[in-house]
Amino acid sequence: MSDPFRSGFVAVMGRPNVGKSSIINRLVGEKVFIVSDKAQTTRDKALGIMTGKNYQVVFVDTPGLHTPRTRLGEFMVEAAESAKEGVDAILCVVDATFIGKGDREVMEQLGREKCPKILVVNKTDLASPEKLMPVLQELDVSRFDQVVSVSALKGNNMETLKRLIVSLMPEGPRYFPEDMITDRPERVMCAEIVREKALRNLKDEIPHGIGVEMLKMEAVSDNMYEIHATIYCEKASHKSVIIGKQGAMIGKIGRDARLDMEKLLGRKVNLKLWVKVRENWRDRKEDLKTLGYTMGE
Ligand SMILES: Nc1nc2c(ncn2[C@@H]2O[C@H](COP(=O)(O)OP(=O)(O)OP(=O)(O)O)[C@@H](O)[C@H]2O)c(=O)[nH]1
Ligand SMILES: [Mg+2]
Repeated sequence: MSDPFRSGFVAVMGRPNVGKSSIINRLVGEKVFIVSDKAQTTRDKALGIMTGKNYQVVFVDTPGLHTPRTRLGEFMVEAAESAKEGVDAILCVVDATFIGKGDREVMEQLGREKCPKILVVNKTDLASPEKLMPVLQELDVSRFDQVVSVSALKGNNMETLKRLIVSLMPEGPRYFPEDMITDRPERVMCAEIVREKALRNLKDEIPHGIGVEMLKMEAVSDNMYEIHATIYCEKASHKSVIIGKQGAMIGKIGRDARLDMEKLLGRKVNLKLWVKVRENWRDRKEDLKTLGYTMGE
């Protein structure tokens, strides 16, 4: 008898910046989601799909759980909370270098869920076993079915995590075509790429106030896309930093983004970016809607 086909949905949750999106990218084997060292990189939930011969695991990436200070923050936390509804398993991710009060609260909250739960201790490449052991011994992991330490960056122990997740999945169908790695349309992925490059190139408070609106994405020939997008920021002073001296910063963001888009789309890209100020857009319903941050109304 051959092994049964296993499939299911797995919510990946935790505090901001612990490595949730990095873990999914590693498991799927492709860069599905944007990643940066700024907290609150992920703003909406989305699917990352890992398919093998005998399994398909559909990961739900989520924004980091935090106390919201803006309407966008409220949307993000709501999106994250709603991700655990009806899933077959939950990964609760913590950062090995720092497990704080917020992480303990998330662990307690997710610990109450009925489905199988794995506590994933990520970034072990940054914490020696001598440092990690006492931290783990102090944690209340009694409500978790398994605890797995990994490094999404280096790939350490990711194969063990993958096998464990697959073993927890019920028998089931292949929900998505085997070559599909996400439910995000290419247009949204391209907007996310621009946001990632802005997050990575900018410092301080500016990244949190950035939003990207796609204006145009058109195949102008067999090997060329024309893509136009606007980067929104919250203050005139931020706009000048994003543009940079003689356009150096926006040029760098555009170049970095174009390379990733060309990889994603398999065609040349002519990318044009604009920068606009929209004060307090993160608290304005209409602006949030324009940028795609709305729950089913
Ligand atoms: N050293 C190290 N860095 C990691 C590891 N995993 C992720 N990172 C880094 O941690 C930062 C945050 O990673 P993300 O994957 O964006 O984290 P996230 O939990 O999705 O963050 P939000 O979307 O903001 O909630 C990035 O700079 C990653 O490169 C790891 O295993 N080791
Ligand atoms: Mg993320």
